[in-house]
Amino acid sequence: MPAVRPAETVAVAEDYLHERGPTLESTHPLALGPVTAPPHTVDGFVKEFLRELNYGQGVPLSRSSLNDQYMALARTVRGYLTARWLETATRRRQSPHKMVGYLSAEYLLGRQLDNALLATDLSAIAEEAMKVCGLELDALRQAEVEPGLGNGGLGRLAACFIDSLATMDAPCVGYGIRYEYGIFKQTFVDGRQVEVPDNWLSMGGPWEIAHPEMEVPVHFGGHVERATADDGRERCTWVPDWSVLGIRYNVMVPGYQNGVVNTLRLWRAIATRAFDLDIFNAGDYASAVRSQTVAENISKVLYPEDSTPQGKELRLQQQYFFVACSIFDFLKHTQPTDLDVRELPERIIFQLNDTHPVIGIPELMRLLIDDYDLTFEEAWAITKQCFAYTCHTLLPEALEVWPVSLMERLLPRHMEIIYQINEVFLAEVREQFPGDELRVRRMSIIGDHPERSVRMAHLATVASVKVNGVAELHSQLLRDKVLADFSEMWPEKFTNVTNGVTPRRFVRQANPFLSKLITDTIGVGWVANLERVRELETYAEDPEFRAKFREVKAANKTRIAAVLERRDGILLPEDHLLDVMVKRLHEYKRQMLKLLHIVTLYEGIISGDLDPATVTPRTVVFGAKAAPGYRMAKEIIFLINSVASVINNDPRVQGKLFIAFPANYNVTLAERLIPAADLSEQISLAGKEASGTGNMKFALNGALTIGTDDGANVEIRKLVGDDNFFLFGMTEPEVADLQARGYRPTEYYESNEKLRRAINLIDSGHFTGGNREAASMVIGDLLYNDRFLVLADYQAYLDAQAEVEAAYADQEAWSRSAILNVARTGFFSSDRSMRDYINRIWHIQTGF
Ligand code: 26W
Repeated sequence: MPAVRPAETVAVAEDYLHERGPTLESTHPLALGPVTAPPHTVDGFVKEFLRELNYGQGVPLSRSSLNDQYMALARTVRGYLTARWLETATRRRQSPHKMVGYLSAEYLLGRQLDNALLATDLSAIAEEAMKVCGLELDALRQAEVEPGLGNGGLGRLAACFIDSLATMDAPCVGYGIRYEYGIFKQTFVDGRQVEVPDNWLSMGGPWEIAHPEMEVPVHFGGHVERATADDGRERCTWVPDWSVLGIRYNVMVPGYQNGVVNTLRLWRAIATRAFDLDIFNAGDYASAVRSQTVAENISKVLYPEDSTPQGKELRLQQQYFFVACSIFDFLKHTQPTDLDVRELPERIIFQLNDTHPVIGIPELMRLLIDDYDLTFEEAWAITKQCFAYTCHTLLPEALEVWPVSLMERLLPRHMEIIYQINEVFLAEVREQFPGDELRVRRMSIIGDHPERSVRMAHLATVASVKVNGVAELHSQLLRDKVLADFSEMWPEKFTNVTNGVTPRRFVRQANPFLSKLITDTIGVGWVANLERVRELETYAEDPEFRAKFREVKAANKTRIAAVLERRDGILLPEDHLLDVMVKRLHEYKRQMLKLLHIVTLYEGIISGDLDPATVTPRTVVFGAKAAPGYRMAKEIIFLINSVASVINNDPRVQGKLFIAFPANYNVTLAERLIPAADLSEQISLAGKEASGTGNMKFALNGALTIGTDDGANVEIRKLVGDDNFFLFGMTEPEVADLQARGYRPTEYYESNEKLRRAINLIDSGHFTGGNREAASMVIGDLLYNDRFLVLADYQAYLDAQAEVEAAYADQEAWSRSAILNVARTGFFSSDRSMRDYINRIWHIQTGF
C-alpha cells in the first residue's frame, strides 16, 4: 500500500531550516544549540545575570528596578534550562517514538522561578549570586506574577501532570491557550467579590518564547462544497469565511534534576495578514482594525466558569482554535515530513482533558479525509485510536453541549462529520441492542432537549480508546450512572486513574521545613519517588521526631501569619488550630456547612450554652473565588465576610474563634497556606466531587482531613487509616436514597435546635448590620431547596468536629496521626498518576 501523504500542503512559513539543508548545522557547532549550559557556579551565575540585566533589560545594576532584576534573573535561569531543552528536543527528534499530546484548555501553572531553580538545582547558587549583587532572592521571587491560566482543579492537575512527565522523561507536549488575561483577580469591596482583570503579561513574560514566524491558519464559518472526483468518490471542500492565525509560544517544562526539559506549547490568536489586507485595500481601515480585534479576542481571556459552562460562541472558538493549531502542529512540525498517516496511532495519543478539546476529534477526521484523501472509514479507524478522554465532573450541568445551529454556522464541515460519526455509532448500538430505540436516543451524540445539540462527552466516549474518571469512586459513578449505557456497550473502555499532585511544588518547594526534616530522616530520594515517604511511618512513634514535626508546623504557621499580614493586612492569632477550606466556591463543595459550624460555635459561646474554656481556639481560613455570573456563590462569599467581620470583632469570642478570608486565593497562596494547616476541610456532598486534589496536598503536608466519603477522600482515608481521618456524612448511595424519598430540609431545621439557632442568628441580620434581606437568598435556599443536602449532614459534621477538638487536645497523638498522613499518602504523587496513564492508556516508552 502506498504511503498516504497530504494531497495539498497548506501554505505556511514552512520549516525553512529543513529546506535549507545541513550547511550551517554541519559547519558550526553552535548551530545545534549551546552544547553546555552556563557554569553551575556563583561566579558563572552572576556573570549571566549581569549580562541579562545589561543587554536584556538594558540597564546597569545600579539603576535597575525590581522588575528589571526579576526579568534578568528569570532569563538567567531560563538560559540554564535552554541547553537542556534543545538537547531533549534533538534527542526526541532523532528517535521518534509514540508521544502524548496533552490537550487542555487550562494550565494553572503557578510561579515558575522557584520551580526552575529547584529543577536545575540552582537555588543555593542563585541565592548566593543575588547576595553578591546586593539583592535578596526572596524579594525577586515575590516580583513574579503567577500565570493563572486555569480555573481550579482541572487546570492545576494539567500543570502537575506535565511536571511529572518531564520528571519521568516521557515524550509529551502540553498544548493549550496563551490567554492574555488569566483567571480574574478577586478583590472584596464591602465584603462582596469584585473581579479585576489579570493582566499577567503586563510586566513581560520571561518564561515564554514566541515564534511569530511559525503561524498556523485556523478557519471558521462558510460552507462546504462537494464534487465527484475521477475515481467516482465524492470530495468535500470547506470554504470558510474567516480565518485567524495561531502563533506558538513555547514554555519550558523542566524535569526534576534529570536534565530533561519538555515543552508546553500555548497558542495565541492574531488576525491573518491577507484577511486584513483585503479589507484595507478596499479602503476600510476601521474594519481592518476591527477584524483584528475579532481574531485577537479568541485568546484574550480565560473563561472564569467552573463546573457550569455557559455555551458561549467565543468559548467554542477558543476550543477549536487551540485544538486545530495543536493537531496541525503535531502533523506538520513534530512529525518527520514523510509520515504515513496510517501510522498515526503508533505516533501519537491525544489526551482530552475534559470535553473542552473534544472538537479535535472531527478536526482530525476532517484533515484525514479532506487533506490526506482517506475515506471516512479509514479516517475513523485511525482517529478512534488517537484519542483518550478524561472526565472531571459528575454534575450533569457541567457536561458540555453545543447547539447544532452554532456548530453549523461556525464549523459546518465538522458538524457534517459529527453526523456521520453518529450514524456509524448508532448503527453499532442498534446491532448490539436490537429494538432498543430508547437506548439509541439516550446514547446519541446529538441530543434533542432543550435544543438540538452535540453532547461532547458522548462524542469523546465514542471516539476514545479509553475513558477515565479521576478517582475510584468517580470512575465507578461514571460507569454506573453518567455513562452507564456506554460502559455496558464497551466495558473494557472504562478505567480509573486517580489524580495526583507534584511533590516538587507542593511539598519540596512549598514546605522547605518539612522537606528538610524528611530528607534528614530518610534521604532525598522521596522527591522523585514519593512512595519512599512510607519510611517515615516508624518515626511516628518517636517522640523526638514528633517534636520536630510540630516545630515544622509551628514555623509554617509563623510564615503564613507573616504572609497574610503583608498581603491582606490580616493578623492571625497565634497557637490556634488552623482549619482550612480552600477551593472554588460552589454549592456542592458546601462552604455553607463550614459556615454553619462556625456560627454554631459562636452562638454557643455568646448564648452561654458553651463554656468558652472548653472550646479549642480555632482559626478558620477560607479561600474561594466565585464564577462572576454565579449569584448564589457570590452571596455565600458576602455572608462569610459578614460573619467574619462580626466574629473577629466580638470580644466575647476573642482568642477562641477567628475567621480569615484572604481575597484572591491562588497557587502562590496555596503554597504558603497548605503547609501550615492542621485541619483540611473536604466536605463536599458525597458523589459530587470528582476527586479533589487539594485534599492530597493537605494530607502530604501533615494536615488531618475532616471529610465526606467523596472523590479521592475515600482513597486517602483507606491509606491513612480510619483513626487518622475524620469521616462524616452520608455516603453516595444514602444521598441517592434520601433524594429518591424526597428530601425536606425544613425537617432538619425544625428538629435540630443548634441548627435552628445558627440559621436564625444569620437570618436575624446579626451578621449583616441588622439587614435581614442580605442573607435571605442563601438562607431561603438552604431551607427550601438545599440541593446539596447541607442540613442533612449538619449534625454529623458537628459531631466530627467535636472529635477533632478532642483529638487536637492530645498533641502527641495528633502529631502521630499527622505524620502518618504524610507517610501513607505517597500514592498521590502525580508521578504515579502518570505511570498509570502510561501503562493503562497511552502505552508509550519513557527515557529513550
Ligand atoms: C466550561 C466551564 C468548566 C470549566 C471547568 C466546566 C467544567 C470544568 C471542570 C470540569 C471543573 C473541574 O475543574 N473539575 C475538577 O477537576 C479536578 C481534577 O480532576 C478534580 O479534582 C475536581 O474534583 C473536579 O471538580
